[in-house]
Amino acid sequence: MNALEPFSRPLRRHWNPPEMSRPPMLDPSAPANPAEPRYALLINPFYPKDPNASFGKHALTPTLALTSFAAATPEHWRVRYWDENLIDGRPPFQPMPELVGITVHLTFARRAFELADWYRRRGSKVIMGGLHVLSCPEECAPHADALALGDGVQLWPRILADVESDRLQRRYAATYENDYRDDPAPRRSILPRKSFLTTSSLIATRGCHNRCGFCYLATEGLRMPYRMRDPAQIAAEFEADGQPYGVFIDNNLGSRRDYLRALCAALRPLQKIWSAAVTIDVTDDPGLIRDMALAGCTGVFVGFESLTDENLADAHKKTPKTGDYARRVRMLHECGIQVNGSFVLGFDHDRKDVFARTAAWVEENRLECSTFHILTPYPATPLFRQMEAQGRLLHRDWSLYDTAHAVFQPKHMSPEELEQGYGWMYQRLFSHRSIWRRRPEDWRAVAPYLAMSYLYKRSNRFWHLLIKHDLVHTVWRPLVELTRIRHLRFRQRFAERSELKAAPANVVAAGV
Ligand code: B12
Ligand code: SF4
Repeated sequence: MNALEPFSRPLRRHWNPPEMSRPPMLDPSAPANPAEPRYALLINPFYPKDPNASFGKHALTPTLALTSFAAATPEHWRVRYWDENLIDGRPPFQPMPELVGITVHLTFARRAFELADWYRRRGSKVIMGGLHVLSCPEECAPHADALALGDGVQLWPRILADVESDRLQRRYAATYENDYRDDPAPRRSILPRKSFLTTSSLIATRGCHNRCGFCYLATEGLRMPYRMRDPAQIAAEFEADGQPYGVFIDNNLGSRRDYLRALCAALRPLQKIWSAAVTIDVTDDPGLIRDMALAGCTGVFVGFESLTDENLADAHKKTPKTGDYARRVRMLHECGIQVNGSFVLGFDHDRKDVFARTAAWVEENRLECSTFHILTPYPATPLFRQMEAQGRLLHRDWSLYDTAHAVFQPKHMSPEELEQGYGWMYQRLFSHRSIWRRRPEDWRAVAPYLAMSYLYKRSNRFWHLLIKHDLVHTVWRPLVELTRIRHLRFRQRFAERSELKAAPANVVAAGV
């Protein structure tokens, strides 16, 4: 592959309907309707979708930010969930909620502030929480009646009680150091089930054994020790939600191997399928990935971040050498686990050949899916402080801190070249040629892989339609069910093979 191919011709323009790039208008003349006491509206604000990537990922599974603390709401409060990314128009205001809870990330902070100002002008009280509130509280404070810094599950009931007694404070703070097993299960009953491929977003652990300098876990003031819930609790939640497929949204489900092994033992009897984010060192223990496969794991999201060891050392990521990544990917594939590789572009040792080199590696190692991110210094992280000290930040327009834009001066290329290379990566990996090259070696898995790849990666018009008309779940459910059935067959063969391997030689020879 020509190392400079990404720069040889302009990128194709992507189809991007207004609903995926702009939030709905908030009518400035809308009246302040009568407020319903003890009614809380919880909002996940709109963010613009990157048309380079699949629109599908936004309807895959819901964030747990709102459902997690909604579970701690006392019974005499009514709670409604509103996700602006499901493109159902303006958030509800008839009746006016007494309280509006908004989760804030840096990329959609501006929209969160717009919503907050709009509701407050009409008499609702607004509470803001989430990552951006923790990293930039001063910026959020003027738009909220109260800020929730840290764990919402502990804070939400306190906030509601203070609203009831008219003693709302400006700030509430909680750490993440409580016993995670005491948390209630997320309140999934408030989710619009038809709008997501699966409502089973699961979380079993918090934190990560790493603290990479670019990760939000390294945010100043955020203490998040690795905390785990009981495997039986997780299995019961998964069972209760009635979905065939679950997505673990844990930062790193593989941080504690003994825990992951116990979780797999609890999940195996469910006969369901799931995927999770893990670091590649999970393959240090071949028995563990075998257990994952037998418990229903069909895919892992792996933060490889970079194929250059120096970049990983700069980021303080404890990880095996990149030269060993290919072997480890093969180990996962042999267990029937698909690999979605996540790569960060624009590190200080990345030169212009990084795009073509990474794409070639992804194809050579047949990664079924890949996700690319432009290196982004999140406020209050070590990377942000470093870029700031070096005078390399280009601006502080947080809406562009979405990992699809270059917001800093890279070392060995221009910001425009970094963005061009990023766009090229998606164009390349979503091409017919690349999809075909990465097909699984097992012929039985090729047809489903192609179907999923085309539906996921090359169908943004279709996704838009499904999201708009609340058809995501209805259309995907049969495909997901088919995948589950295929997986159960695979699992049967895999279990027999593994048991055969584990058996003493004389038993194998006897054909038992
Ligand atoms: C699910 C998820 C998604 C989903 C849904 C996102 C959505 N907003 O709807 C999808 C796949 C679509 C997605 C997309 C992206 N995501 Co995302 N995503 C996540 C993930 C894996 C889980 C979020 C979650 O449910 N967390 C669990 C909840 C319980 O934790 P929490 O949000 O912190 O909420 C707690 C408290 O903060 C507080 N709280 C939160 N809100 C509120 C509100 C109130 C009122 C109160 C009282 C309390 C409160 O209470 C909660 C319980 O303690 C996180 C990583 C992670 N594990 O957290 C990344 C993460 C949030 N995503 C991230 C990014 C960068 C993106 C993308 C920009 C990446 C990309 N290029 O595609 C896109 C675009 C989205 C965007 N612009 O924000 C970053 C954000 C970094 C930052 N500093 O803002 C994270 C942290 C991943 C990472 N390691 O970098 N994402
Ligand atoms: S390994 Fe992943 S989740 Fe853990 S600190 Fe690094 S980037 Fe964050």
